[in-house]
Amino acid sequence: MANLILILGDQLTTRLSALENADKNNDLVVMAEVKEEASYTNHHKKKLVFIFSAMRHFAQALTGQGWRVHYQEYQPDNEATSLGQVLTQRVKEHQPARIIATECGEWRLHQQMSQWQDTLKVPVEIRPDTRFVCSKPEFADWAQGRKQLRMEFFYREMRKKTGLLMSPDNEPEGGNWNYDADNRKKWSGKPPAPAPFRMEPDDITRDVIKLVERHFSDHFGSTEDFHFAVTEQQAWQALEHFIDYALPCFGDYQDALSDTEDWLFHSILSPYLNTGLLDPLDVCEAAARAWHSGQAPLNAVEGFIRQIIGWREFVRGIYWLLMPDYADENRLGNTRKLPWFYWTGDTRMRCMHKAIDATRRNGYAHHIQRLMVTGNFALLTGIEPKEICDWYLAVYIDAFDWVELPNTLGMVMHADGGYLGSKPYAASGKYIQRMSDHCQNCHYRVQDATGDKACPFNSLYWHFLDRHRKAFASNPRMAMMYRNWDRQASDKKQALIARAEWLLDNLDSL
Ligand code: FAD
Ligand code: DLZ
Repeated sequence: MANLILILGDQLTTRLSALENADKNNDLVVMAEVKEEASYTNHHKKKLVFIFSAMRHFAQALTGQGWRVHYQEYQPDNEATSLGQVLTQRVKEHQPARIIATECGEWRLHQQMSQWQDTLKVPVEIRPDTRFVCSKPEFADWAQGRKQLRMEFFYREMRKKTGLLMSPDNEPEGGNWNYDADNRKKWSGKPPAPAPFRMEPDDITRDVIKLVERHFSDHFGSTEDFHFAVTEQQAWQALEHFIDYALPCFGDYQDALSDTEDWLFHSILSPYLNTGLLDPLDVCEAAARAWHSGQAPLNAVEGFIRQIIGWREFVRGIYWLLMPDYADENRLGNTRKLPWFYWTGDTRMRCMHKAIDATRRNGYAHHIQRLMVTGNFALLTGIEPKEICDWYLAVYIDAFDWVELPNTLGMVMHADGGYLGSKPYAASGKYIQRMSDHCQNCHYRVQDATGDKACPFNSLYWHFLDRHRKAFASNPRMAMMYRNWDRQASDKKQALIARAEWLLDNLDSL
């Protein structure tokens, strides 16, 4: 008897474990655009276009390779509105021996999938997702017995495991594991940032854009100027574009922010990595080749590879180690609602406006915008973790719970008590001024901390430190910050706290 093989919208590769040893002539691949997956969050319109179009292209490629594929296109009146319902229909029609799937990337769906065997009355085989360098059990072994997890030590293990940027005698190339100290340059327009890779929409993508405009018009963002890759081949072109034009400067300007350039020297590969169009090791090996051939310097290539086999694998390990309780963490006791301007970009804070506006237009903002601008503001103002996590899950084309949640809840909000990061990334306006040219175009004055036009980040920063003294004062990495706070005269401190409290009471008017 044949099997049903389920392929999810973020599992678009023929190397998927669910397809291993499958019988092309008999087994039936099932893919479905369903309301439940399209609506569990307010997905950015470009994310919906990207996922549906990439799914349709992948199904077409499978059919071209001789696979039997059942594909449900999204219609508002689809009888099956969830993946479970699609499978129920297929089981009725085909009476398969088994359903085979690869484990999914999200606790919500994982719970549903673990019940399918009972509800569908058919054996369900869920295979490990082999698209990661570190398996879940391997990560759990590494984490066992450690009170705090540090990415840097995990990353070194992954370097040794993959051999990436390792010398023949198993030492890190160049003598150091990490070249971050070289990667903190401000960008002043030179060298010019390359144009991002563009793929013009074909007929399939144009149809999906119409569908999203018609049926998901209330979702965040815009479909305008959609130019992402939607096939494996196109994603490889995007990778080559990055290596040729952006990788050489990736390291130098990794932490930079710009008032005029949305993409700077970032790779814009996360949507493809997270949906299976690109494999993380292929991407890292391509970057390593660029170093070996002298096309890109070590600080750039090491920094890039660290993001993928370091941070990306690390956050995924933490997610599966700590879910489902992780999602409820709120160790700083935050209660504030998300200001409405996160959805509109309608704020006079220039850096926030620029980051949110890019997010709305592109479904993309680079890491430093996410961490040090919109993230930092949420941290300083004490936004409830669930509110800000929901926002990050909705607004980015690359957002999937396994990667979004630890980044937001752990790295940005420090809501896990420092399990993921040793100190909060709290920063005043000075940091944004140092790394960007936003402040010169801002309504607020970055050099002021009090007064009506003072940069809100400044007093909010001190308020954050002051109100969380108990949590952070004994952290050696924050001792200097507290010394600076304690050194200030008491009337100055009072004025800073008063300004911050006014801001906290009036966030929506900023
Ligand atoms: P580059 O800067 O070119 O980096 C290369 C690759 O490294 C990325 O494509 C990505 O796969 C990986 N990477 C880099 N940083 C991280 C990180 N911190 N965690 C995991 N992978 C990383 N990334 C997502 O893929 N999905 C998310 O939903 C997501 N949510 C985030 C939320 C917050 C609050 C923060 C601070 C970061 C989040 N990130 C997320 C991580 C990072 O910001 C994005 O991966 C990156 O901006 C994607 O753009 P890029 O491909 O141009 O990355
Ligand atoms: C993100 C997404 C969307 C928008 N739509 C679908 C869909 O219609 N069908 C599908 O199989 N997958 C979709 N996905 C991806 C899933 O939500 C994803 O597999 C889970 O979030 C687990 O990572």
